[in-house]
Amino acid sequence: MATIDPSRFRSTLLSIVRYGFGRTMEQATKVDIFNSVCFAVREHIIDRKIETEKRYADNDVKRMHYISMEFLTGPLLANNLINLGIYDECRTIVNDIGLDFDDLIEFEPDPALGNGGLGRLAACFLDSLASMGMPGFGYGINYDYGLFHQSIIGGYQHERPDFWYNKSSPWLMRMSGEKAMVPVFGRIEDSEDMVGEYNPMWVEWKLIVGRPHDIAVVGYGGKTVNRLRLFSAWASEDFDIQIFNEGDYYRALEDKIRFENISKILYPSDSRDSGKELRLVQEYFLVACAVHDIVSIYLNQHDSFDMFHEKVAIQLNDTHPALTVAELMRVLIDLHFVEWDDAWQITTRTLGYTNHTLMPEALETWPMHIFKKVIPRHLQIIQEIDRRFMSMIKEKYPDDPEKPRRMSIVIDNNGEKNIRMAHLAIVGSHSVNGVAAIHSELVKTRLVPDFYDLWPEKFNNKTNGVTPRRWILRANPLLAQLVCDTIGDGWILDLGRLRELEAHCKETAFLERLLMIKRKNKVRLASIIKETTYIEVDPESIFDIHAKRLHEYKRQLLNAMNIIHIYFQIRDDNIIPSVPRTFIFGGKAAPGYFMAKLVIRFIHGLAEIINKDSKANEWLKVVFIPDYRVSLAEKMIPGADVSEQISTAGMEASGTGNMKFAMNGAITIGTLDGANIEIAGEVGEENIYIFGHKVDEIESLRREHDADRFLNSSPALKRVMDAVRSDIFCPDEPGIFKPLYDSIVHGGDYYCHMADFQSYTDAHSRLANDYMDRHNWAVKSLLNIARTGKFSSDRTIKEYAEEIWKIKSQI
Ligand code: AZC
Repeated sequence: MATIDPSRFRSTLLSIVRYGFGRTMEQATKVDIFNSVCFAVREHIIDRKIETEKRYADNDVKRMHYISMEFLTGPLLANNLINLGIYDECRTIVNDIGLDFDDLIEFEPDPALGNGGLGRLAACFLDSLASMGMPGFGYGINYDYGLFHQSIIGGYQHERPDFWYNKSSPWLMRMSGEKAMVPVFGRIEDSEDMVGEYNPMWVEWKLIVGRPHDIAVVGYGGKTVNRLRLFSAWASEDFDIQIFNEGDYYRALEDKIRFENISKILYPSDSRDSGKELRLVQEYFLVACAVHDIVSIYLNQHDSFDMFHEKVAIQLNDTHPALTVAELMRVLIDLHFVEWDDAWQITTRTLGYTNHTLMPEALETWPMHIFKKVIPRHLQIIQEIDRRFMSMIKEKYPDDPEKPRRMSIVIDNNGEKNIRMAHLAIVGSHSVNGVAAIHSELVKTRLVPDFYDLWPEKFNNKTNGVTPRRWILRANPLLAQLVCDTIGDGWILDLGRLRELEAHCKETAFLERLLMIKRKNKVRLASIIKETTYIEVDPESIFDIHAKRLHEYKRQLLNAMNIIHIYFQIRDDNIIPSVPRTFIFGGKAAPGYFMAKLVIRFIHGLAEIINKDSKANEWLKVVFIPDYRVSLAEKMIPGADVSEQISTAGMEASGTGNMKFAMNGAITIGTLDGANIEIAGEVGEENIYIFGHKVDEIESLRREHDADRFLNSSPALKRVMDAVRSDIFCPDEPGIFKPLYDSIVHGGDYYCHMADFQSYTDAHSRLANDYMDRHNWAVKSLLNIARTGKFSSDRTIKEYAEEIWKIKSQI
């Protein structure tokens, strides 16, 4: 671990404020101070970064490159200090100067370069790679605008732009001189045989320049510092010089701006943006910049491509970077004159593809005409890949004439041709993995069974994980301290060791301390709730938290239905609950997702009525905390007694929030979906509340759906649904919640709210009863902490490293 020399740190800090920002300490703004502290910390990081790079180069190590459209890092200062081992020292020094360290930490904006699970997973992976000393790097886009800020006005979500770094962040290091030149647009000049050989026929393309910016990724212990390289798009300098010369200054500038817009915004949807040309250009831009960089690094040390797959692994984070298949082929064939068959070997041996969702609407397909316009050469390569693949399929399955249609990369949909990105990724990779055991099974059996039949050896599972450095050490310092006091600090790099805590599950004093920590975290959360929503909540009540993107399959609406059920029990049935409950929500809805936004409005409708009802509000409160993001998650998760993981079975690929809550001692109420199944397997069925229908039952449920039967057989459900339809929760805007009612009662209830209602409310009552036995609850909580070591992303990364990437720790 590093140490810092206080006087040197202090003088560096003062001189950055003065010579970097031109101010004295008295004049300096908070931004100046924050940036200066980060710059002073950077000194400690950069030496290690340079040393790490040298170590990798000297040993000519195999490197893994993780290409992802999203990296949801969250604030970096605190984590960097923790991983460097200088958090406490730095805190003292900064406070001694008369600054407020904790305030500075809170001041840091969230780099919100991701939507949710997929982007946050990528960030956890980078932390694990560096912490385990592995040569693994991230490639992404340096979006000017990250995920929108959410505010709530009159119960409705409003979006505001997130200009997160305001053109400069102390963590972003512009790496001048390492730019990538990316050809785009243009056309293919007709020629007899254009594929398989050097192809000079892509003409009239334009160039986008990719400028790299590095964010250092500090591993725990500070020995390894890797990098996340983010590219910004620029128009090349001689951009349309001809148009300028022709005197059309405005048109030339317009085009320049159009190009520079490529890295402007993160698309704010967590599922689908296909069809939008700019999104395809973004995906291509990222892939082309990354491949350029990866190939240059390789060629620095090698003069042929013979060793490529032994020195380079590339992981595709979902299909967004699937164009890597075509781009690597193009670079090998067109720029380095490698033969098609050799290039294909190299490509498929290098690439691995991770699938993160089964939802049909999230599976990217692109109209071929957009490809033709944006990347005509890549289209040509993809068509050739497909042609060869199809002839192999026809030869292998002569008796199944439907196979080619089911498996082709290019598909003809009523005259319009589309490119299926998942098929491209599978054909072009040697490994295809899902992100939890059940999900990986469903990928094989339901999503792409033909591919599994063809290449069973390609398919594997890598259950997700989360980094304990951020999600315990940073987010829950009190718990981390208790654990260190009890079993030492070995768990930080070996989370399985939390099992040693089990030995203390009968010690009252230990359990008391655990309960006290939870209480303190709840008090902290209560004050955030007060500040952000003006709602007063009672830390003695159960804090039941549902925090994640708003999506129908995640069923925030089912949660709301249970709240209404409890409310009516108190108000109309005079049933006094066993314990007061606070239902807390957080999450953003995609701006164009009407139903998800309506659910947000609905939750606010419940809050408005219930929190004001004096008969109920002693027992029941509803809160929606706006602008859910990594830094807020760090405060919500440790304050949870109960974690809501209630997706319709078969729809949540894995989930990672579920892991964070459990390792912070919350008890899960959840369906047998995604990683919940594995969490249940680890913690034991008495320490989790499982309810609802299973994956295999969902299809027949949907087929045989009969709303009236549900309503007639359950007065409780009927009462709740009548309330959804009525204006009880929207007295000033009558009728607004009707679409919620209609989707459930008349729309086939695709997400099975009605079918799971009874078992969900039952599970909630069991849970509330159990909560009253404080001792027993503390045991459950402890066992959740002790038994969730499997869900460290270190374990996940170790599996990827050994089974897919073949990379090794260098420490
Ligand atoms: C998410 C999955 O929905 C979630 O279940 C999983 O835990 C996470 O990836 C990480 O694997 N998917 C996404 O965020 N987005 C897409 C396009 O799948």
